[in-house]
Amino acid sequence: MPIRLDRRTRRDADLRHVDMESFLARDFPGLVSRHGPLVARGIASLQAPPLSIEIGDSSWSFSSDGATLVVSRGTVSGALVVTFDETEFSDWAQNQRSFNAMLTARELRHRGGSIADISVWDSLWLTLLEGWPVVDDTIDFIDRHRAPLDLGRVFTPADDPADVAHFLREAGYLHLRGWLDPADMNEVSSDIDRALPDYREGDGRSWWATLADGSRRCVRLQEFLARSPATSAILRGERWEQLRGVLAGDDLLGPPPVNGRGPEALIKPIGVTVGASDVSFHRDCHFGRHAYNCSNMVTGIAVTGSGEANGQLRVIAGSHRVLMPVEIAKSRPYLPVVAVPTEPGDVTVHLTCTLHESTPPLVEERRVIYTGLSLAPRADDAAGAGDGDGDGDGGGGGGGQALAALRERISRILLDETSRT
Ligand SMILES: O=C(O)CCC(=O)C(=O)O
Ligand SMILES: [Fe+2]
Repeated sequence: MPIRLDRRTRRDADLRHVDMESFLARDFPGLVSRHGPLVARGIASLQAPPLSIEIGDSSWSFSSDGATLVVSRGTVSGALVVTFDETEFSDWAQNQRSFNAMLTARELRHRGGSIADISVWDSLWLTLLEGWPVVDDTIDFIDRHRAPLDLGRVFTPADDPADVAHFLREAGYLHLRGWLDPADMNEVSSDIDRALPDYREGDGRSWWATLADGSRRCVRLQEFLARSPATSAILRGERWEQLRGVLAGDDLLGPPPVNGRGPEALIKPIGVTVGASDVSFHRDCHFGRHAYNCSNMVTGIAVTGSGEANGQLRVIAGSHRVLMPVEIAKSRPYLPVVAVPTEPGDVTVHLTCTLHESTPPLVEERRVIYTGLSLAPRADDAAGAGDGDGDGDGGGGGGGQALAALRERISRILLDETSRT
């Protein structure tokens, strides 16, 4: 069975206020019968403590009975305890916001557990809601003919489109070469230089970082398309259209985004000390709304080359299929970590559900353009809902007002944050 990109199970139209009692009465029994054993397996494998949730004067605890997930009243000893208000719980119970998002926004109230425990429970909760397993001992990587997949494979336009589409779905990422003209990258880079004076700190469409010498540098230029004729020519070109068709495979993609924050130009200077330039392992959907939007694709156009010397993208193969918690990915990943070193004009693709990071440049600056390809809206999706801006951070688009507001707060915090959050 080919793996489908479309993992959407929830719609904005179904959002309602959910309190714990109604969640436990209406939703929990069905979720536990479908996904409880998967959660219990994850608890055992990752040695997760129980999770206690406090809301007002009430509290509940979630733990494993060895076979499935069970809930009891009150807090239990040794638990990770999270305190929610009513709205926070409602958002969390409907995959609108994750622990990760609240933690990054400095809004998560917790005690009794480690940051790793919080990350593990973020994944376990999504396992409960969506059936996405945290561990899977049977996962393998095979090609269309059931031979082992070469995880370092680079695909060109001469490759069979079915193999390209299959690799993306199987491994969660792609490395493409020969699709774009490397000579065009100089022009894209010049467009970045020409666009830079249009961006100011605090303008709401750029990210900035402090370098070792104390200077501030623009590291992310959003709304870049209007300022880059070279990027515009690439994204409107026949080759890009061909690539969209190949990547789509049997899934239906939406039209390219015409507005929103993407495409974004990312500049990766050497020696960033403060600010979000190089990002440690994350999923672009890990702040929430996975079940409303995923999986979309994020394409990175290598303007400069990338590698160990000037920083590169690293992905965790299969992490769109196995919900490895972010903190575990950083410390003891249990799936293959694959570096994707690029030449100018190469394209990388990752799914919004695939764990990825960028390593900091050591000797040379790196530049890359990120733009997204989204699934076609579902028939009854509200107009503007979904993750339509298609930028590298899997941004909010329409829909998910709670998450959109939170993203704004997070981006302000990231401005002051020590690099590699
Ligand atoms: O720097 C990169 O290549 C990745 C950036 C990224 O993952 C993001 O902005 O979400
Ligand atoms: Fe990302």
